[in-house]
Amino acid sequence: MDASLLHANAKKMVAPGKGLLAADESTASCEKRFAAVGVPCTEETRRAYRELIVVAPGIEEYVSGIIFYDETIRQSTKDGKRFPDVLLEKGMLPGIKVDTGAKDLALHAGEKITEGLDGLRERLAEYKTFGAAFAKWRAVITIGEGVPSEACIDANAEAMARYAALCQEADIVPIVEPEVLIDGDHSLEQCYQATLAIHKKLFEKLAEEGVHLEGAILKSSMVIAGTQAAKQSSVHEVAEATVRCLKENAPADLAGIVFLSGGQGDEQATAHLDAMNKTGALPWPLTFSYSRAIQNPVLKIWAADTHANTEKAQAALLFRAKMNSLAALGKYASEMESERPY
Ligand code: 5MM
Repeated sequence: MDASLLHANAKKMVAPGKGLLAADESTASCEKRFAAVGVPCTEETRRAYRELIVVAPGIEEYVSGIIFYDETIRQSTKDGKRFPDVLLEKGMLPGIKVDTGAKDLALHAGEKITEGLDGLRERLAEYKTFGAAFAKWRAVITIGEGVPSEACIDANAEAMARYAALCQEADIVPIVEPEVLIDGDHSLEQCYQATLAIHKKLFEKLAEEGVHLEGAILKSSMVIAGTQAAKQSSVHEVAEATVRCLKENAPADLAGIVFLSGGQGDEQATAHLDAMNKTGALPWPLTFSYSRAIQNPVLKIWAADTHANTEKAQAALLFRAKMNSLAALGKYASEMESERPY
């Protein structure tokens, strides 16, 4: 393990004013997203859409790295340049989602366990040859009657820690992503407790596995009431509760914390990140690793005319990336949205 390389890459991923773009939708997720905007989902349409993102001029100003899916990291621009090479030339880092998805947790109805440890050492070695500098593994935690269970928390934390150790052995920065789902009618306090529980167990397991935190990134969901909750959370409540929750368990030597958007509105996700970064000095950089909250307008514009709308879609991508970059610095204001090009 080259600790200094891991540290340097992790630092680069969360450099001031920069964040990550999650473009690691599996083919099944792509099918759903493309169907929603009326675009056929083929290997070529997925490639063309991802090319638009990867080559967007100026994206490197706001985005330090892009997370790819197995198919995507192997794809190239129409001129034949591999996507990871395009990023590397622009000074960005290619990343790769390496889990193989969340499956039903046996004997625990409604709960999931993320799989993908089998053959992971070999897969990481191959991804390294494509230039992967970091990887991502997402665990799914549901809030409900009697859940998350201890078994679910324990099994997912254990898998994430084993994945993180394998990544570091391969000199790949691990992003550990326990996503507490926003779906449901749970309160902000219930989300706080579930997030606290998975983070606590995760950091215990990472320590047990000997994972070097200066070369690792936590990708967290925000502490927020469920979408069906009678009382919705304010921006201030989300920022305050999320930062408080992170301070409880996330060690100061962790390289950084990035957030998923998890189904929040595009501007809402930006406002939450900004409010967190306005709460004062924090032990770690807090930035974005959004998929939907950045890509929603991009996909919609591109889908309206996949031949003619590339530049318009890229302008939307740059705008959302810039807003989130400002939020990562605590310098965003909702009035800035009036300048959006879509
Ligand atoms: C892109 O979505 C990722 C999961 O994809 P699959 O379900 O297709 O495997 C997901 O891990 C994503 O990277 C993060 O959750 C962030 O996405 P959002 O849309 O929540 O910001």
